[in-house]
Parts: sequence; C-alpha cells; structure tokens
Amino acid sequence: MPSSVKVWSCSACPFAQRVRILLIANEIPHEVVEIPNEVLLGTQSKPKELLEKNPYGAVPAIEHDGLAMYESNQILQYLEEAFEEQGHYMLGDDPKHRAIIRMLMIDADRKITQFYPYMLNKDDKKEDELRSKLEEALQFIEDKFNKYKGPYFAGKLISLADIAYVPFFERLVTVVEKRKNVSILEKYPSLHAWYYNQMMHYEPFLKSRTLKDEEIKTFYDEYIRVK
Ligand SMILES: N[C@@H](CCC(=O)N[C@@H](CS)C(=O)NCC(=O)O)C(=O)O
Repeated sequence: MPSSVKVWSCSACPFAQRVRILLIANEIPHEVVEIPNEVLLGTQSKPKELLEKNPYGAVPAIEHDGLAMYESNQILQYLEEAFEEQGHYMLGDDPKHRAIIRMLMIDADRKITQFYPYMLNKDDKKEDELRSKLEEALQFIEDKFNKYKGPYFAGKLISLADIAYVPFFERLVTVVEKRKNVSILEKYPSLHAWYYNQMMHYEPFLKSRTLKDEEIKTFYDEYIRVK
C-alpha cells in the first residue's frame, strides 16, 4: 500500500491543479488541504502550516513520508519517480524523451506569464500590445507542439508537459471568452485540437476542475478588483 501524499492546494490555483491532475491520473493516495482563495487574493493571511511546508508561502506544497516540497513542476517529477509502481509513464523512459518533456515544462512556465497580462488587462490602451504578446507566446507553443507531431505535447503519449500546460489553457480560454467574448485558440489549430479533442476528454483533468467556468471568471474579476 503506497503512502499517502498531503497536498496544500487552492481551487483557483492552476499550479496546484497540475499536482491534483497527476495525483488523480496515477491513482496516488492523497489528502487535499484546501487553502481559501482569499489567501491568493491577499485578503486573508497565509496559514502557518503552509509557510512551514513552503517558505515562499505559495501553493502547491506537498508532504510525503516526512519530506516537504514546493514548486509544481518539481512536485510532478518527484511524484512520477516516487510512485513508480503507480504509473510512471508521464516522463518516459528514454533520456532524450525525458529531456524533451522537461524542456516543454520549462517552456510552459515561461510562456504562461504572457497569458495573464492580456487576460487581466483593464486598460483599453494596452489591449492590442498585450494581445500581440499573448499571440506571440501561443505561436511559440503551437510551433513547439507541431515539432513532436501530437496529439500530445511530447508526441503520441500524454506526459507531464500536457499536465503542466492544461490548467493555464483552461483559464485562458474561460477568462478570455467570458470577459472579452473572443475565441482565442482558433488561430492555433494544433493547440485547439489538443485542448478540445484530447484534454477536454481526459478524465483526470475533468475531475481536477473544481471551479466551474463561471467561478473561474468570478475569481479573476475579484483578482482584478483587489490587485
Ligand atoms: N512557481 C510556483 C508558482 C506557485 C504560485 O504562484 N502559486 C500561487 C497561487 S496560483 C500562490 O500561492 N500565490 C501566493 C503567493 O505566492 O504568495 C509553482 O510552480 O508552484
């Protein structure tokens, strides 16, 4: 019987959602400690227990067999390695393939930073500039995706790269469509097919979606209001 993982998560946090998707996908026994969304909004202080697990005070953090850990992509890789018998297929076996997956995860962390300025912008004068930065990032991601020929980021099989990206696409699609009434993935056929034909049918992702689309929009409306 594998030992259980304790995860500090927040329903609005896409980084924490990465970890919850993998825990569900690999059927890893776990317990979720829910941190209120108000902590992310800065309107409620951070629980001491979270700061003990992660000195930077961010979710996700996990504890497993006495080891506390933070940084979502680091946690994903640890869980793949520590629970080998549970699945261990999302990082691949070949060193080059593993390196590709790890680089795609790094791309994800760098490129998602271009999602938020446009998603959350409330200054009409900046709208076009932020939109083109977002489009540049999406084109980069689309080109990378095409390099490995799909239907998943690293090729034929789902991997940690898909898990690293998908919660951010969920927020991008939801917030942009609901706030700005524009369809954002139409110009990127591979990403469109990946999100709607693969990920929107991937059970662990669907189970990890603890916020409905309208609640995601409400959270970001509130975020824009308080920040
Ligand atoms: N690089 C971190 C980012 C985690 C992060 O930014 N989490 C946000 C919520 S989505 C958070 O806890 N923010 C509060 C803070 O950093 O003080 C990771 O990949 O885990």
